[in-house]
Amino acid sequence: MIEPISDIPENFNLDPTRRDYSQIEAMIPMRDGVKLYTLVLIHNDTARAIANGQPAPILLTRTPYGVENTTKAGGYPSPNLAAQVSASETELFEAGYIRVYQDIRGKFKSEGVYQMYRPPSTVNGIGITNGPAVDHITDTYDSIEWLLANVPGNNGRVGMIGVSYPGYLALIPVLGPHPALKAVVPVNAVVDMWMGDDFYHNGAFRLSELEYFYKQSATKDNSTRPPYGSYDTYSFYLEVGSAAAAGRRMLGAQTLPAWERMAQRTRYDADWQANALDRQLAKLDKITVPVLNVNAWFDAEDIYGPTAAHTVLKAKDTDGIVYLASGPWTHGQCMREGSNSGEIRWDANTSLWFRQEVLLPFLETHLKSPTPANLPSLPPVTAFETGKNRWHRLDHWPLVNRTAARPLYLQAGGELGFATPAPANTPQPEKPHYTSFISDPAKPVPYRVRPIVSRHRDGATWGNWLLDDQRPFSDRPDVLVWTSPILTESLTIAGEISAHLFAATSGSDVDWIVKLIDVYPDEYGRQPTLGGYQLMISGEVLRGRYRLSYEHPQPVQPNAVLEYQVRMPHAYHTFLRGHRVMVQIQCTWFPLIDRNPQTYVDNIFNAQPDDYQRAQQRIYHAVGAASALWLPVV
Ligand code: PG9
Repeated sequence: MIEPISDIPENFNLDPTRRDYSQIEAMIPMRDGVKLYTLVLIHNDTARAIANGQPAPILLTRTPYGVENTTKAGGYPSPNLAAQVSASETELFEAGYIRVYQDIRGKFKSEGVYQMYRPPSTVNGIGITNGPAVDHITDTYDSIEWLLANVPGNNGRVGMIGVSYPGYLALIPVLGPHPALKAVVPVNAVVDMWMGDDFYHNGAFRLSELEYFYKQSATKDNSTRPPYGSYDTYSFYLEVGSAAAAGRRMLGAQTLPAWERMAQRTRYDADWQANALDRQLAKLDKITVPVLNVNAWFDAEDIYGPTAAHTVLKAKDTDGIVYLASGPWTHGQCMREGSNSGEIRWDANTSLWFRQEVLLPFLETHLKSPTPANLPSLPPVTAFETGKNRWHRLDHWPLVNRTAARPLYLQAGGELGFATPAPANTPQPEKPHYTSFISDPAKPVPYRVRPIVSRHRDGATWGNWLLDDQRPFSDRPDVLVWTSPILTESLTIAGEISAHLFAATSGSDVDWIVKLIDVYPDEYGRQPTLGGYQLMISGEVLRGRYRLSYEHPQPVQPNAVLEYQVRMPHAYHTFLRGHRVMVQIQCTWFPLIDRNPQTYVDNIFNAQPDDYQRAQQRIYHAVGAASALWLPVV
């Protein structure tokens, strides 16, 4: 039987002559021979400028999420670049940048071995770009070398930009930069995945990250999605029990090395510390590459990294080339539409303003040659004040250091105020010294209103959850609530927030979750649906076993009144007159974080069903045991 000639051509592609851009696809060889898939896109307008003697800068993005997923945001094929990429990408093409996107080692179309969050090589050491080992520092160095030699019309200056993991990949080369690397823009970068980015927050494991491991490391092209078998992930995680049990249910007889590493490294060990980018950056003598570090006040994924990195970057900024921008955004939202986040409106497209007034001037200043005229000079810090909804150009951040913070005391009867507790010798009406509740791991407090769907499900609103109304939780008996009187004048905070709790538990381990909340007036004419809204301004968890040491966990002494310091995310927020300040405290935040069994076990990942015990929790508000939130009041 002779087969007919196939009706499907060998190679069928869009007619390149119809494109308004040109592209180069290359497998760039790294020094160890591994080749990385790299896509270069040059808009025809930029090509014409190059042809007229104006070479163009390169702007590189290295990604673990697929070049194809980064450059096809529009979804539908088109000969026009602007119809395929996102609006923020189009702005970069229109500004004349040669855009380069690269799959990192071991992912999508690149060769090599993938290791999630591959740390800088200890063999090479910090700042060394020509050592015997390979890592993201050397891969970036080799890629830049190749691009300079093979991308026509480039001006010899390279920038890097990326959001989240790609933000980590844009920041890490600062440890050993290629001389042509003249600007990096880490947006919502992952910096320390134990302290507060993605995987752990102050030692409490982010159970919902199991689905990230599944998607990111089960296949090379991220083509899988976590098979929960339950629309409401709250049900799935409660039914399976511990994190390890959830992994076994999700993965079956298989395993994922990255997940296994996570299960074994629950305390802040040397590897976690070595992986923390702020700690790596602290080893440099000084920062030699201009950095625009971008932070988002409502970042559900990497709310710790940018401000942690800024502290170190600024300390090493002997040449005044480090900048911070903080906006009212969710994760990566500065590169999308920014007029509102969740239900909250910002009275302007804050993302577009940032890209036009901060991002582009930063890139133009450091990547264009000669530097374009009339560029605005960037202040060291550009920050959006939520509440009053206005931008500020500042010379430092935080505006108010932790040492100057003011204690907002939790008081008896659910009251909240700056008045210091009466001295011990002052006669006062008998007031209870603590407020208590029962924390039951069998009925954990949901971190958002159920059903809590997978963040990878189409239409999921995972990114907005920090802006959810907190009212549904304030009525629960296992959520303690303190509320200030209605403010007669506004209250502005600008810096890091921390909770200093005096607390006791009948168990031998405990998680404390603290939320600082802005309570809207019962009637809010500007946006009636926000009447009585409880907007979380800062929220965080501390796993009690790390009370004294993140590296060496220890059981909590049952029923002892102990001090807990809960480091909470930074904020720049004004509680307007007519609003109230609220604090909520609880011991479960499910299934955002795994349940603390409330009895001490060596590794909570492996807690057994019988380990999970109810516990009576007490928050003290008495002289000598005055729990408070320390606020950076302006
Ligand atoms: N912050 C995202 C992430 C990184 C690592 C683990 C889990 C999530 C990201 O968007 O890269």
